[in-house]
Amino acid sequence: MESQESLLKELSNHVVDMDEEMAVETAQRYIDGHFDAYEGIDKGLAAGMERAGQLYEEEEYYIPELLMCSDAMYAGMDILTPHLKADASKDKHKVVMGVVEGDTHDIGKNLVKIMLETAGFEVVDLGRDVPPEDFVAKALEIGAEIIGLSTLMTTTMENMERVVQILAEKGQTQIQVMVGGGPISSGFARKIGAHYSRNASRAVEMAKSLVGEVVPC
Ligand code: B12
Repeated sequence: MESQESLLKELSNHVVDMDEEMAVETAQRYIDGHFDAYEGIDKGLAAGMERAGQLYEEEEYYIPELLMCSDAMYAGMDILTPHLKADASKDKHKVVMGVVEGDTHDIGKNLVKIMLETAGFEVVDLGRDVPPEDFVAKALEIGAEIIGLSTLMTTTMENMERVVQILAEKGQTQIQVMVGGGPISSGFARKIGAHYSRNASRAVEMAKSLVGEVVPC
């Protein structure tokens, strides 16, 4: 039988190789092998997408390649996602999530959303290019405990700070703000009064600690 490790490597490689068909086939073999779907997304498909992003930085890949990589990633996710063991607890903690105004990069946000949902959070996804006021309005409307903000561009980082400011103006300081994306650092998060996580799995740990759930070491 194939090992989980070799299948994870294959999943990652199919994303980098822009091979949608093989991503689907390998994802199916991964499920047939009864391996954990969450790890398949996190350590297989998402890891491949991160490598693809690096190749873009190194000017080996250009935008069309990147889009084909994300097609392969999403095709694999279509197979794995139905097998995620969603936490079935009734009183779910609510998160409002989206990409800030001016930015349309949403691959990372979509990954974080799926991981949070699998961990038992109810996530309301506002999509991309979302005005700061909309995050706050939706969070107040549904009683969210967390607002998750994503951006991949330096030019739009200030819209994250704007969300924190609007919350403060409304006296809603109990709503926690989580930020992430390429240009974001823990220093930036601290400066604006938010919490930072580097990737989707850490985002889950962070969200759990913010709502007071114990995170295993
Ligand atoms: C794919 C990509 C695109 C795709 C986006 C497709 C899509 N639907 O998302 C396309 C081709 C459309 C695109 C367009 C553009 N892009 Co682009 N793009 C990228 C690229 C190569 C990869 C991004 C990616 O998807 N990575 C993979 C995912 C899985 O990683 P991630 O997003 O970082 O997410 C992880 C973590 O950051 C974290 N995370 C993410 N969000 C959140 C949120 C929370 C709350 C938490 C806790 C964690 C978290 O968890 C995720 C999973 O582990 C990056 C370069 C790079 N290496 O990042 C450039 C990059 C982001 N793009 C860039 C630019 C400039 C653009 C364009 C303006 C280009 C143009 N001239 O038109 C446009 C944007 C237009 C706009 N206004 O939005 C620049 C930004 C420069 C800057 N510093 O501001 C980059 C850095 C490339 C570069 N070096 O120039 N792009």
